[in-house]
Amino acid sequence: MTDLNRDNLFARPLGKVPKFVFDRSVVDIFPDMIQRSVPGYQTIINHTGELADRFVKGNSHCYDLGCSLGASTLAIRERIDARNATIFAVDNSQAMLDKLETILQSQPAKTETKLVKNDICDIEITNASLVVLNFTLQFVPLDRRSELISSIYKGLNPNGCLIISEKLHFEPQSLNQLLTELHHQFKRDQGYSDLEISQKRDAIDKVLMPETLTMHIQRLKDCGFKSASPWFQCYNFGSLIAIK
Ligand code: GEK
Repeated sequence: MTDLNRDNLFARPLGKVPKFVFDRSVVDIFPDMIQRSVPGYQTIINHTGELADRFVKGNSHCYDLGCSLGASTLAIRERIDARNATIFAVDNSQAMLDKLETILQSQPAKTETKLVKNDICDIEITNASLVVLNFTLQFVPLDRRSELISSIYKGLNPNGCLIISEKLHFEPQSLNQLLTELHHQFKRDQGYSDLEISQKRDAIDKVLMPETLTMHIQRLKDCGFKSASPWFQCYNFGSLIAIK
């Protein structure tokens, strides 16, 4: 790891902290940032590959929505490489997709992988056996989430799987406070200072909007999924699967 790849975006006092955006300044430090900020991130990525192995059918489509630098795409590809499936890696950050393109070129694979620059709310999902929303739904405006989950449900084939990984909100407030403090301790243990933690918190306020597990499961059921359950949680981060 060079200094250029280490997340120090919030290390200096910024005065008025600007809202967080996925621009070029984030791309090079992104892997370090997400690994040191999200407890359980690597476990969730590894299990995304495991779930792909179980759910991805030949000649079907997989969607990695909010793909960033393609961690989930690469985990899926590793497990499904002989199935003639197509992966659509979708993000609305051109900076992320430019870097992902160079990463994919350096790791050739049999599975066709198409990069799509678009808002995940504006794409059509078709013939899908797996759809992945790893830490992306949390950035979608609250009033667009049901429409997005419905369109994913519509585009999934029967028995297809949706993975949703998110930062979570908890009730009552005392429980939310405890899990938030444990998360902040995790970040301190990963080398972030109190200043970095508090400025990042300001930057993502109202940009990243977490919901409770109950809200996620209710929405999945309302949209028609026959089953939905968390399969992993560490503090206030977790991952759910939903099956059509
Ligand atoms: C991983 N899944 O490594 N449409 C398209 N892309 C979006 C939208 C949207 N409406 N909103 C946000 N993004 C990855 C990590 S990061 C999570 C995902 C994080 C994109 C945004 O540009 C960014 O690349 C990604 O979603 C969220 O497992 O940084 O906490």
